[in-house]
Amino acid sequence: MALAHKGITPEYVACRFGDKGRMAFAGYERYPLLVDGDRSIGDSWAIACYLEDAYPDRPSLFGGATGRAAARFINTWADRELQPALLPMIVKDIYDHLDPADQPYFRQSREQRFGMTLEAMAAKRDERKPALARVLDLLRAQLDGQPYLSGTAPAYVDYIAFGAFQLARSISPYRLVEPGDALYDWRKRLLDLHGGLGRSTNAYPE
Ligand SMILES: N[C@@H](CCC(=O)N[C@@H](CS)C(=O)NCC(=O)O)C(=O)O
Repeated sequence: MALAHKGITPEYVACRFGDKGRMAFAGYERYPLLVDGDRSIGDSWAIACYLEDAYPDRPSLFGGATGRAAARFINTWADRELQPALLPMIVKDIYDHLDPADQPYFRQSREQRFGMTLEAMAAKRDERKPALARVLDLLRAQLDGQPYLSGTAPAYVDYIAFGAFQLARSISPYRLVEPGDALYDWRKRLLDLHGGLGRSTNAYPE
């Protein structure tokens, strides 16, 4: 979404967990990785900052230095609150959609990280709903009186949150938002953006 915002159409290289050796040249072991000419940049936030600085004449992702600082706070919040509230609820669904060759690594690493089996995490989904609801409520409050988290027009803060929704939507039948919810309408707006880019991936029904 950040690349599309900047008017850049990348060549996508789909990689499995087991393909991480292909990123060794970049000295980075997580997805996503952006390669632009002889530059390689790992980590979504670093990628967003790179795009903003390398392509200053294209539409801005942050709306200036103050906006960048505020977006950084939201990015940290998403990493520390939104993702941890959401991921345990859908981690078994991620596993179910992986290439079988990646499943043993994913199971081992995620069960170690969360301290329980994937099945136990799936069984606790309903228990975790209130914590996720509190987090989603913060996003909902931000949409009071404005169509986008970034205000009147979409920008990087929207893409931070949209990424979490998009992950969930692409691998889990679990519905995070229902029609009638401001977050549902916001997600629809994000799915319509950039020529419907968000709809170009496989996903469960909205
Ligand atoms: N803060 C980073 C997080 C990157 C990240 O953790 N990516 C995961 C995606 S599942 C990954 O590549 N994990 C590799 C692994 O677990 O081996 C970002 O937003 O880019």
